[in-house]
Amino acid sequence: MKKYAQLFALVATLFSTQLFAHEYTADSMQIDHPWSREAPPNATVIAGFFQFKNLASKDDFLISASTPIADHVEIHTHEMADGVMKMKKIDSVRIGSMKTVMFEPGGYHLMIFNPKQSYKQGDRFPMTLQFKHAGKVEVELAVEANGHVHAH
Ligand SMILES: [Cu+2]
Repeated sequence: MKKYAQLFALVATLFSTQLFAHEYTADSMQIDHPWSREAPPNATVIAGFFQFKNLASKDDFLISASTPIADHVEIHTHEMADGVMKMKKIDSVRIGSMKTVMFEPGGYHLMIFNPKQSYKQGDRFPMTLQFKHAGKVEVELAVEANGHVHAH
């Protein structure tokens, strides 16, 4: 019984390390848990999600993103238009001083066009984020299964 408990503790530790150590900090911008959703092999777009926390005393802005694995990346939001939620390209997202901004399904997200390959759960791919003040930050997006629910 004790052996199992130890094994369980070890597995739990490995799992939580993998899950929660996925965080980047550049200047005063903290980027937590960059992730993307598993998509069908013929998907022409995939999305990128994050949690941004700006620890600076002034507002910052995410102004662009790029990745070697796709043609181009846009910043999108969701907006009501004629009673329907639609995606809309925007130029930047403000991350207020000492504020946290979520990029998540149904809200802000990166739209990654024509990925060169399909990604499965457990895969990772690189993304360069450009902030107005914090500058360039290289992160890796962790691919998670479709239907995965986040409890952050
Ligand atoms: Cu979009």
